[in-house]
Amino acid sequence: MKSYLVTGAAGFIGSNYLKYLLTRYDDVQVVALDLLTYAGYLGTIADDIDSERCFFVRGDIGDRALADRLFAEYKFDTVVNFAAESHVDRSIENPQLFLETNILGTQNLLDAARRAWVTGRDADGRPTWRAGVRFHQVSTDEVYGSLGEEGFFTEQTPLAPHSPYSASKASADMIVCAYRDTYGMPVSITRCSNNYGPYQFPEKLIPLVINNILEGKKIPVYGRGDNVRDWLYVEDHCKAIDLVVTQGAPGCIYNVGGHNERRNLQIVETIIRTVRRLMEEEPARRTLLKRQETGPDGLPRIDWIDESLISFVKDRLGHDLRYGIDPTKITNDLGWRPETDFETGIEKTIRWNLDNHAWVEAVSGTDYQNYYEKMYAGR
Ligand code: NAD
Ligand code: TDX
Repeated sequence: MKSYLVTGAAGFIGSNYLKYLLTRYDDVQVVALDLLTYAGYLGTIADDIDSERCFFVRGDIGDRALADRLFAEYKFDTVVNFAAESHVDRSIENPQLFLETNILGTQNLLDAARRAWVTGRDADGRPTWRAGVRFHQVSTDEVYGSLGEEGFFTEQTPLAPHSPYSASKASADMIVCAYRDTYGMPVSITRCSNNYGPYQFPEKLIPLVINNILEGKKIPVYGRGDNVRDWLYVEDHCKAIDLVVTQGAPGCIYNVGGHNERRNLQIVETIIRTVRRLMEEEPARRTLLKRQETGPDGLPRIDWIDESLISFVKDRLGHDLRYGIDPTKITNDLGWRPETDFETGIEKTIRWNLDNHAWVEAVSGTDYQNYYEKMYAGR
């Protein structure tokens, strides 16, 4: 039985990974550690928690006593660290929280792992490690900064983050590498492009657009919508992490992405078109719309779901122009390839958001409404 600590497991990617892990392997035991900040929702993983294979602990990755207690009690051999403050816009408003969680929280977990996993010293004084242990850090392509019109990020691209969020993630990566280089700790890092799929918090572009259409609100597009992101369906990311954790060499770093680059405006237009088509094909879905004026056919109208909803707003400060991943290394070394193309993935994601509107409503309560008003007011 392998014993995993999965942090941030009640968030978007962490919850998808937890479900993937429990479905894929019978012989794993998992502690899901999550502080349940605004971005974590226990309901997302409630059905996955049981008394045998998956235990939930509410707590902070920066809490030393808690981390030591969990390592002692569950004898983890694998840590997968998803826990983070993850939203770039929020990092511009409150950088300190990002540094505390993303850098110091990661360092605290690394130290707890070191205390639990070091078995002694070799003749040269170097730490010796329990066999088969691994600390995996979930990182982002944003650590590389921004690309121009051409080229892709490889693992050799120098780190050049711009936002407080990406600077905190780059710092965490460097600390992880420092533990590898100084103590010989068996670590790995994946740097992934933008994820999308089920259970993504509605502050992020794709669920925000879907939700705003249902709410009958304008869709805020930063600048002219020319920025490019490289989109990856979340399940493909989970599979890549699993491969790296179980088969990647200790110390390795892998970029994860699938050449699905799109301009933001393209994304928004695709979502508008798809939501409208799904409402045409399945009129019962129109009950989700806040705007309920009926048309001549007696059904709620949907002719307003078009590009007129788009509102070009003030740009994000320091907005990175383009991200694009070169996934050659993970494909060659581990045989990973994305399985979901963007057209399939975006329709699945939109359907998921429509089918699970109760989940969206549960996570976007008053706190989110207040955040939205503040973040977008006067933009
Ligand atoms: P998310 O914001 O949806 O989830 C983060 C989770 O971490 C939440 O459940 C939150 O409650 C928890 N958390 C926050 N602070 C904590 C703390 N101090 N202690 C314990 N738990 C805490 O984020 P996400 O989109 O799922 O991202 C997960 C990881 O993947 C992050 O490290 C992020 O940097 C990275 N990443 C995200 C993307 C993306 O597109 N979303 C892409 C590449 C990498
Ligand atoms: O209202 C919006 N309007 C808009 O134009 C929002 C929320 C975003 N955008 C733009 C900004 C970005 O160019 O859309 C693009 C995507 O924005 P986000 O969904 O906020 O993602 P991004 O900033 O690219 O970062 C995401 O991918 C990398 C995750 O939030 C990070 O955690 C991850 O590391």
